[in-house]
Amino acid sequence: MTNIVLFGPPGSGKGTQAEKLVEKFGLVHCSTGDLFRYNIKNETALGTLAKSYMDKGQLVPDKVTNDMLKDFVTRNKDAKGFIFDGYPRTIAQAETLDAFLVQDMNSSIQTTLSLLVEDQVVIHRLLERGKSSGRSDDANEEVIKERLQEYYNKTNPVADYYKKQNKYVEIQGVGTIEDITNALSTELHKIL
Ligand code: B4P
Repeated sequence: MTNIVLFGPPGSGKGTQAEKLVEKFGLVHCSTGDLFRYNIKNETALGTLAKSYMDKGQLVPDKVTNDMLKDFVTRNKDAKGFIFDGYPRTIAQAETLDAFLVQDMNSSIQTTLSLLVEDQVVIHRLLERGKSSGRSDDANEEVIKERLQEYYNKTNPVADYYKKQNKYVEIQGVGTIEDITNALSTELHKIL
């Protein structure tokens, strides 16, 4: 199995790039944000709980997120590998993912590809998307700033977690979508 973490602040293009890469490399896209939005749309109990955090720009609690993630991976256990998009977002999630992959999937994370984009650019992108997406977490600057705050407090330390394992590569996340896909693909070719 080849497992990649796509990392970066909200709006850095993780979801956009993951879609391109799964098509190109035949991996399964695992987006916790998409899984939460699917549950919200279908009005499940998990969706109601997730919405109460996402609407405020906060992270959904680790236990809920980890259980959902494990369920998704287990259901796709015959996959060639996964692109994890928006997960792990805390050190506890990163530790859970490592342990789960080793113990249950006889596998591991090969690399973390981190998209570098400044705050002002992601705020602009998310406000633009908010005009048409209907996503409550893109709707106003206050919520977007709270998402960035959560990122710096809880998610950014995950970069050091993977740096210590020599599994962390930075990619410039500003430019055309195609150029960024090409830069990510160059890194993926090194490990595939
Ligand atoms: P997510 O759904 O993961 O999404 P995201 O952080 O908003 O964005 P992403 O980086 O994927 O950006 P995108 O490609 O869409 O998270 C939403 C919420 O779910 C979180 O705040 C949290 O509450 C919850 N959640 C999810 N995972 C969780 C976890 N593990 N633990 C706890 N809570 C969790 O791009 C954004 C915009 O930029 C788009 O409009 C796109 O078109 C545009 N764009 C992309 N690339 C561009 C480029 N190169 N140039 C110009 N525009 C670009």
